[in-house]
Parts: sequence; structure tokens; C-alpha cells
Amino acid sequence: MLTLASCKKDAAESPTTAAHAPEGETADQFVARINDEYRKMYPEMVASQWLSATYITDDTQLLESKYNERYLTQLNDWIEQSRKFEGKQMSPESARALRLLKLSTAMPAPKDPEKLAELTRIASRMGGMYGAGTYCTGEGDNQKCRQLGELEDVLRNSRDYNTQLDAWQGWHTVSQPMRKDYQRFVELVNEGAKEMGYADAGEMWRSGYDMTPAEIAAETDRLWGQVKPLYEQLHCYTRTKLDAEYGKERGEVTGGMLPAHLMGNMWQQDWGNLWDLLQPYPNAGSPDITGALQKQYQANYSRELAKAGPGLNTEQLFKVERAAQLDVAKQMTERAQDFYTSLGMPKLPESYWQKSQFIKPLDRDVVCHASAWDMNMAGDVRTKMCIKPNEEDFTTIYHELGHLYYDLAYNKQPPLFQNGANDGFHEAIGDTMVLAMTPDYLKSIGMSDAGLSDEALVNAQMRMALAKVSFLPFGLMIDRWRWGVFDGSITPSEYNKAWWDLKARYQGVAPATPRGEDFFDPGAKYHVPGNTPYTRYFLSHILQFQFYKGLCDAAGYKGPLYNCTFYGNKAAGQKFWAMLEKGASQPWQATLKEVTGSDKMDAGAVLEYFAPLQNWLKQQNEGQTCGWQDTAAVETPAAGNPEAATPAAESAAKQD
Ligand code: X8Z
Ligand code: ZN
Repeated sequence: MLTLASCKKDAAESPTTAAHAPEGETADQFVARINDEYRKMYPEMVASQWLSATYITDDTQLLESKYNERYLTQLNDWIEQSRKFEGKQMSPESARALRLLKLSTAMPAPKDPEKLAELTRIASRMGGMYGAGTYCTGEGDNQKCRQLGELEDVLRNSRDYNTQLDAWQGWHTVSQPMRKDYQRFVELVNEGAKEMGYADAGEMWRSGYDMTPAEIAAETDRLWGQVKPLYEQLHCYTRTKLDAEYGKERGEVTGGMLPAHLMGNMWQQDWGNLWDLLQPYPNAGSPDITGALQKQYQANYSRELAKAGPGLNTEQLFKVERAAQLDVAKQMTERAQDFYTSLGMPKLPESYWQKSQFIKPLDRDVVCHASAWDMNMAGDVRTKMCIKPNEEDFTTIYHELGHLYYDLAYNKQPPLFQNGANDGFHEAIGDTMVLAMTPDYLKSIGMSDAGLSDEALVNAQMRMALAKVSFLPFGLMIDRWRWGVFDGSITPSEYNKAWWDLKARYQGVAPATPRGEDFFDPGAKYHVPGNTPYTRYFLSHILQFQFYKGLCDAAGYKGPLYNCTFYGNKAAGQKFWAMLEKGASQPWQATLKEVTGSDKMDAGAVLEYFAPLQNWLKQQNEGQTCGWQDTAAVETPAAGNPEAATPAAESAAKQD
């Protein structure tokens, strides 16, 4: 498809070779020609994006935005040309390809060349600002500057209220200067979307699901309704533990919400770093992935040290450290690759190991946010990460490789079908593998010492829930905000207010200090300046449980869902690969049915998986007043979103 890997911002660029439409060209021939032109221009355009993400300078941004400009001009031209085939005789595949063509960018550009160029400049600038974002404190010799990775480490490791608050607030200064750019960006993509026949860019985003925009919005509400009670239980339990750690005064904020800076994660989307506070049974054993990886790093370090010989100076010692970091990052990646090859999938090509970015370079700014890249639709696949030896990064590698295996599997499709069945599918592949990382699997790779007791089970479930369940409302709220921004129901004068209203409503999270309109907190999340639609991740967090169950069935597994691993099972691997190969060549409903037996997204498998934990949480929360009150009910977005119209604050429900 005309996007790159799904982690990547859309919209690329092309040398405009603009071959003229041959006389008497049929629709099928037209589609074949576009596929062909696109395949040819693709590698150089992705190269400019790779450069600008792995070497942030004014020059690489200029090149990236120029390529973007050329590509989006070409895309508008193709779309224009395609109009003459509307209503004409063509194969169903061509009709689908032409529908997908219109949806192939998340950044619809105005036809006006000046506005189009302005749009691509803004996009590159915002991406650069995010990647190079730095928070400095102190003056002169005492000045200390930190980037996102270091500030995230503070939230991961510190339990000091003010230290965490400083790191959280510090990162959120980086996005303040993006506000004006973002506002203009919205105007420009809306103009582009309107010219393509959509009401606004949000409606265009919602049009990529083989159902109407209103239907997919309603689907996300329905799915959220299914899992919300589980989230509320986790929220309630977490609040009790935060109260115990920080005192009720500081462990919660108004209305019983969770303080944004205390959740171990900059965006409160994954609470796994609060394990020390939330672990149900500290003596029952549990996976310790971070611990195991750090040991591995130490072993690498000792080996590199021995290799370098005695009497090293500071600089040489530093080199030893870097070598050990690169070693562990590659070992983590090999481990993830092993999961895929155990299913019968191929090894990643040698060029992957040569050309990927595994750890953060020291000599330049890069976008550290993890992404997966298909450079040429012909085997040059790469990941770009700043890997550290911890659990979060370990599972993120599995996630990224999921994108790459999808790319490799559908590379034989025409370019317009080289995409996920829907974008949630692309995000769900690697995460399905993560669900199959059961305690037994982790034990087999030396990352868990857990026994088989009921207590160990609750520990394992909690570990998974802190990654998966805590994410759900976050996965929803980002695009609730953007849909509202695009359709005008959220105006620039209330960007930040609407953001926090939605955080409150869906996540039950609030900032500990006022966040007025001098801030632009949405810009502190990669996907906003990067313009990556986010509903995909919400859908992925539902779909991955459906895939997991489908593959467990394919593997002939009988037993409770949460215990299933299909590691090493070729039948499961074949089923998955068959799905990946299809790409976007048919409606996702058909693809889903082939893997799961159903053509509907459904959170039943999420609830089945977490049933033991949900029971346990209910017991823990007994007597507590769960739920929260978000003071400002937000009238938000998206036509066809029934939930948005109801007053927010639900549930101050007493547990029984
Ligand atoms: O952005 C990502 C991936 C790349 S597609 C690292 N994820 C979302 C995020 O970090 O916000 C994965 C889970 C959600
Ligand atoms: Zn992804």
C-alpha cells in the first residue's frame, strides 16, 4: 500500500514520473499502471524518510518534506485520474484497489501546490521537534539536559513524587511550540480531505474499515463497553495501591482519578512499570524479564571487557559499554525472531541485521519511537529502535517484527494491497506472539522462576493486564480527541482542555497540576506530531486476543486460554502466515473469519483470558467505591458515536 510500515507516519513522496494515461486505458490497466509506478518510486521515497528519522537535521527534514510533496502531488494526480473510471466496468480487485488508493495516506493534501508544500514542511518539522525534544534544567555548568528516553527512565524507576512530576512536566514542555503548527496542520489536511470528498480528515480515517465511518465509530464504543468493567477493576485496585504508597492526598487526584505522573509511563498507557507496587503475590514468583535482560547485559559487558584486555581508559571503557548494549539489543531481537521461525516463518534477511538501528546513536538526534520499515517491497526490511534491556522494549521487538513479517508475507501482492487487512491487524501480529509468551515459555528462555500455583497465575495475569488492559481506554481516547479536532467540535482554544477531559473520561487519569492552554499536551505523544492514526491500537488490543485464540485452536490446544502457547507449532504458523499473505486484498471481515471463524471483532476472548484476574480483582476491591468522577463531561466527536453524547462520569459503583 502507499503507506510504509504501519508504525510509520504515512505519506511519502515520489519522483513525479507522471506517466500519461495511455489512450483507451481500461480501469484494470490503470490500476496495474499505478501499482507499477508506485513500486518504482517507492525505495527512494522511503530512503528519505529513513534518513530523516535516523539523522535529524534541517537538511534531512528538507529532503523528506520535498519527497513528501512530490508523492502527495502524485497521489492527488492518481486520484484525479481514477475518477474517470467511476462506474465503469472493472474487476472487483481493481474496484477495491481504487478505494484503497484514496485512503492510502493519513495526510490528505490540498491540491493547491503552496498549501501542499506547507503541509509537508509542517509534518517534517513536527516530527523533528518530537524526535529531538530535550528538557534542560539548571544553568551554565550545572545545566542538565534530558531526552525522552531518560525522562521515561525516571518514571520507570523513581518512586519519588516530585522527581516523577519534574520528569513528566519536563517532557511536556517539548510539545508547547508545536501547537501553532498542529493547528495549521489540521486546517490543511481537512482541506485535502474535503477535496477528496470526505467531510474532514477524521471521517477519512474512519473510512478505512470496510464499513461506514459511523459504523466503525459505533464498533469501538461497543468493544469498549465490553472491556470497561475489567478496566475499572484494575483502576480501582491500582488506586488503592497508589494511596498506600503516596498517601491518599497524593495517590489520587480529584474525583478518585489516578495522577498522570505516577503511573510509570509518560502517557499512562502501560502500567507495567508499577509492578513493584502492584504485584499481587511477591513471594509466589513471577516472570522477571527486565532482571534477566540486565543479567545478560552484565554478561556481555564482562565478555567485552575481557576481550578488550586490561588497563582501559575512560573512553575505552565507554566503548565496552556500548558494545555490550548493542549485543544485548541484538540478542533480544534474535530471541524474538526465534519465536517467528519456531512457527515455520523465515529468518530475517542478513541485511536486516546490517541496516537496522538497534540502539540510540550518540552523535545525532534520532526518532527513538520504535518503528518497522519496508524499504523496497523486496526484502530490505528494518527496525528502528533505541533498545534498552527491559521488558517493555523486549515485547516491543516482538511487536515490530510482527510488522516486518506482515510486510515480507504480502510483498508478493500488488502494492495497493500491501497493507494490513485493516490497520488494527498490522498492529496485532507481534502482540499476538506476546500473548503466547506464557510463564512456561518465559521459563524455557530463563526469564521466569514462577511455579504453577494459583498465586503465580494471578501474578502472570496481572503482568499481562498492566500492559494490555491499562492500554484500552488510552487506545480509544487519542482519536476521540483527533476526530473532534478534525470535525471542529474541539477548537484550538480548547485543545488541551478537551485532551484532559477525554483522559479523565476514558482513563480516569488527571494531571496533578493545572494544564492550561499554554500547554499542548497531545503533542507530547508521538502519534500526534507523527500523524499516525491511533484507533488501530485499540482494535489491535481486541483483535490480538481473537488471533491468539484462533491460533491456539489451530495448534489443537485444549485448556484455559491464558495458558496456551503456540510457540513451535507449525500448524498455527501456517494459519497465521496465510492471513499475512492476504494483506489488504480482501475485506478484513473475510480474513478474520479465516483465522477465528467469526467475521466480527469481539472482546469475548479478552474477557475469557482475564477471567481469573477479574475475579481476583473483584475480591480485592470489595468494600471500595470504585470508578471515578470526571468533572467535565466532554461533548465529543465523531458522528455516530453514541457514547460521546452521554454525560461522562459513570460509575461511582460500590463493589460487592
Ligand atoms: O507506536 C507503537 C509501536 C509502533 S507501531 C511501538 N505502539 C503504540 C504506542 O507506543 O503508543 C505500540 C503500542 C501502542
Ligand atoms: Zn506497531
